Amino acid sequence: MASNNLLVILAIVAIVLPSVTMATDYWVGDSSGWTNGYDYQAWAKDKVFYVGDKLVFNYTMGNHNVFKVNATGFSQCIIPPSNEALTSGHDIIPLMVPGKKWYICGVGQHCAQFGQKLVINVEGEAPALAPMKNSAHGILISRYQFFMAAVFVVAAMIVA
Ligand SMILES: [Cu+2]
Repeated sequence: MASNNLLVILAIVAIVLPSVTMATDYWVGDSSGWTNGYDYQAWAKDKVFYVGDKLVFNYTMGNHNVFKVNATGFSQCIIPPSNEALTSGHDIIPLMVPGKKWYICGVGQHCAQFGQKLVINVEGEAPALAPMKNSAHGILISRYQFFMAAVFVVAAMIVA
């Protein structure tokens, strides 16, 4: 029966889709990127980060870099060994583990004097009804709406 097949496919989609579509890529500092004199705490404060999301640090290679540090390194701008730096100018950091994450720039006094530092809190499981902000497009939709829309698109393709 065609309708039985449809139900099976929808069930598979319902299980598989959330894990592949719910992640958000956050461009740190939005269009300003990773730079001096930007308020990254203001940028982060209205965002909810989940495991599976990614941080993207954009900057001109050589002008800045990115170090992951701990709370002390963050507050005191302690620069780790240079071989721990991310330096590509388009550094993508997947958020794998819940909890607080701290990032600083290790160039010159960018952290200590120019506030080039970011602290975020990463949540564990994304609740189905949590708002999802797609920073690339500035569209605010709920994860559940997004999921249901995707289900209907798939269903429409199968029925057509
Ligand atoms: Cu810098």
